[in-house]
Amino acid sequence: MKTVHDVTYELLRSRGLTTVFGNPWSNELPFLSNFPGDFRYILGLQEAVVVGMADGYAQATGQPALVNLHSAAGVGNAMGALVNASVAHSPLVITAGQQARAMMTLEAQLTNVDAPQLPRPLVKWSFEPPRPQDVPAALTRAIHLASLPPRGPVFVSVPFDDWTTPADDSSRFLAERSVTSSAPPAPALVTELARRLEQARNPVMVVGAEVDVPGAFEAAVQLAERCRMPAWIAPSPSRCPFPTTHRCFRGVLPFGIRPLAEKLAGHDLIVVFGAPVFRYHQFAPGPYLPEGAQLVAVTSDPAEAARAPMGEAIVADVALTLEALAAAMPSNLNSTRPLLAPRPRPKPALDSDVPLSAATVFDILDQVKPPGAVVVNESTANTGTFWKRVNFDRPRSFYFPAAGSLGFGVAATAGVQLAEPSRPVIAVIGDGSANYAITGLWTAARYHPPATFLILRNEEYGALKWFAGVLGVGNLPGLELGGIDYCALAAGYGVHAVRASSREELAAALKSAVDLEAPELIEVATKGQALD
Ligand SMILES: Cc1ncc(C[n+]2csc(CCOP(=O)(O)OP(=O)(O)O)c2C)c(N)n1
Ligand SMILES: [Mg+2]
Repeated sequence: MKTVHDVTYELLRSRGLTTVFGNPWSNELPFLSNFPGDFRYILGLQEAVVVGMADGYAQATGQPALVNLHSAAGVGNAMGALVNASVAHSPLVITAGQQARAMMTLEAQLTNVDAPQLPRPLVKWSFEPPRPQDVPAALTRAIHLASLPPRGPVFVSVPFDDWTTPADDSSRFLAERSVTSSAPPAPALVTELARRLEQARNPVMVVGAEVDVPGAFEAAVQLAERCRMPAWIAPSPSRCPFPTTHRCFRGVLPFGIRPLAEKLAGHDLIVVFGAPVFRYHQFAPGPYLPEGAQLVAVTSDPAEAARAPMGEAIVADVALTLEALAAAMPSNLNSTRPLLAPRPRPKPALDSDVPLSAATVFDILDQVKPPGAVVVNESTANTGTFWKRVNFDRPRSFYFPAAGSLGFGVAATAGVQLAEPSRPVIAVIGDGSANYAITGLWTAARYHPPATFLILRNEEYGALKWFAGVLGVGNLPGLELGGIDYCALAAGYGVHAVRASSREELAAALKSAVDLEAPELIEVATKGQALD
């Protein structure tokens, strides 16, 4: 007779969910017992690291990732990382161990009281099965729901005595199930949007994270080329959905309402693909659209479509829509619109005084990183400088915490590198940010993803100083760091570390770290202010 444990591992195997990111205690041990040899367990030493790693892994593979947390305490610790995963539409299947059913009512130690309520509203679906025999069906549903658009994290709480319960015979159907979603846009919508793109005087394209997958990425380029229209990345980007080296690329849109509309002034048609409209941050009220502009957004997320404060929206598969639109554009359109000139490049940062400026660090990174390298960025004061100086030309090359919740950097880097063993992964992390998930270095040392962790040590929460200027507030406590030795921390967790001060030292350290078949941390002292 098969148990719930047997059937669950069979169905996880059939879905390719053989990597478990976790941190256990007694409630979780019965799930982990007799852990099969073809599964791997990636231990994170704190749950923010566990979920951050799984988030990076899921985004980089494009597949659901399995997480196992400890009851309420583990879910609580993971919550900040879960905010990122939720905004990133990361398909995380999060499980948490629950007390034995017989002791939940009396609220024994480690009972997760109202477990499904705890991770809401950050998950698409949250559930505790009413019977032990329902666990495999609940997990199957969770896996399918996480993967269906709009993708996102789901949560299942499992009482620990469920695992040894005999499974229902009917659960044998679960592993064979497939649930697919393909929502192409209605042909009439494509024809109409293609006509509007053709007739527009000056159209512009805005792309978001959903476009940063093979297929959609290339189709977006094709559409921009066919229409000879500039392409911007939607504000607060967590991914790089357009090649920054392409002549149509213009940059990242500002994250205030008024500045964004001002940036798009002069365009009569704004087409947005795979982004919310828009993920603003700075409160800078003003008109949502420039004078005379119309906006059409295409997204797979009905909630994103519904909550946009302006424009039209089409809910459909973004890649299929981009492909259909590119194919529908007349080939003679090129002759009627001027060829775009590539965006101007910033002057190389030539300063060599120490500490280096962020601009110099990013120039060196851009020169040294090999083709196909992936960058995980969590250097918050310098994002504008970063986007001007660091370039990407292929999908799944850039990750940033999608909700801005710090702790993503160290953790997601380990997850991305585990998912992409053949691509060099380089993390660019602020000295403040590094501390939110510093124990991720231990996981990197333990499982050996050969990632490079570049810590920008400016000894401050630089972004907060910058934002204080934006808000016009001063005399603030709590913005100065300092006295933290990142090389010593790395050594403590078992990661080899070096300190680089000059341009030459940094370039050499980056080159050798990227070549190394093991994780390495580089600490570089940087100026508090970016050069440009
Ligand atoms: C979980 C969480 N807590 C606090 C913040 C607020 N926050 C935003 S940027 C920032 C500063 C990060 O400093 P650092 O990593 O040193 O980068 P720098 O700004 O100096 O480049 C902080 C604390 C946050 N984004 N997420
Ligand atoms: Mg800092």
